[in-house]
Parts: sequence; structure tokens; C-alpha cells
Amino acid sequence: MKVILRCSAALLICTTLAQPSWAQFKNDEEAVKYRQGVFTAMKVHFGRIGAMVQGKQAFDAGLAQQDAEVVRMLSALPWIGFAESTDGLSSHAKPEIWMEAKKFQQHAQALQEKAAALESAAQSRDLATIKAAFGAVGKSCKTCHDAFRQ
Ligand code: ASC
Repeated sequence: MKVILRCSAALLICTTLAQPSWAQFKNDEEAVKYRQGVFTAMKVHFGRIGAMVQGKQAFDAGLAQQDAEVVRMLSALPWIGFAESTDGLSSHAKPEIWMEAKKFQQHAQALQEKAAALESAAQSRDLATIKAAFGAVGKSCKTCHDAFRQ
């Protein structure tokens, strides 16, 4: 019985994950809104760390940790919004996202790794360490934007 339950649970998870990503949204416009909303929130929290490492805001290690945690969590999210069916809708997304999907996925992966490293850096509570990790995330944003954002 236990085995059957486990198998059905596994099957349910597999079929859910196997849905095309657009199936998670009401329509393509919602997918675009979702990914843009995530990036907007990411920008706010990343920007707050930026203000601290650039000396525009007093360094608060606790806030930096909170913001870095949020950035790390958000970094996993936008990608399901990049359904190919959204190509052509008004947004900053270049068609290369789908023409060079593998490269785009590598950038997505890189951002998540750098964001996780920023979160670890924030836990050190050392501003110079955070600054270096912040720079690495920013570079990750920029290289992806240069290739895939218009
Ligand atoms: C930000 C932001 C970006 C990135 C990028 C880094 O704060 O909004 O898009 O950093 O400018 O180069």
C-alpha cells in the first residue's frame, strides 16, 4: 500500500512538473507580468544591498542578510515566465532567449549560483566580502542583459 501511495505521489509530481511552463499561467501576458514582477522585486532588494556597498546607505548587516536572502530566493523564480509563446509580446526580452535557450539557461543558473554566494557573503557580515559578491551578481545581471535584453 505504501509503495502504491509513493508511486502515485511520484507520478503526480512528475506529471505536474512535465506541464509546459505556460500551463502555470492563465495566459502569456500573465507569464510576462510574473517574470517582470519578480525582476522588479529583485531590483529593489539587490539595490538596497548596492546602496550599502556603495556607501550611499549606512551598512546594516542584518538588512543586508535579509535582502540577500530575498535575492537568492527570487533568483529561482523568473524563468518559468519565459515561455516561448511569450515571444512577440511587448517586453524587453529578445528572441535570442528561445533561439539560444541553452545559453539563456546557463545565465539563469549562473545568477542563482552568484545569488547564493551573495547570501553566504552576507552571513559573514563583512562589507568587503559582501561588496565582492554583490559585484559578481551585478556582472551576472549585465552579461545576461547584454545578450538577451533589449
Ligand atoms: C541592478 C539592476 C540591474 C543590474 C545591472 C548590473 O541593480 O537593476 O539590471 O543591477 O545593472 O549591471
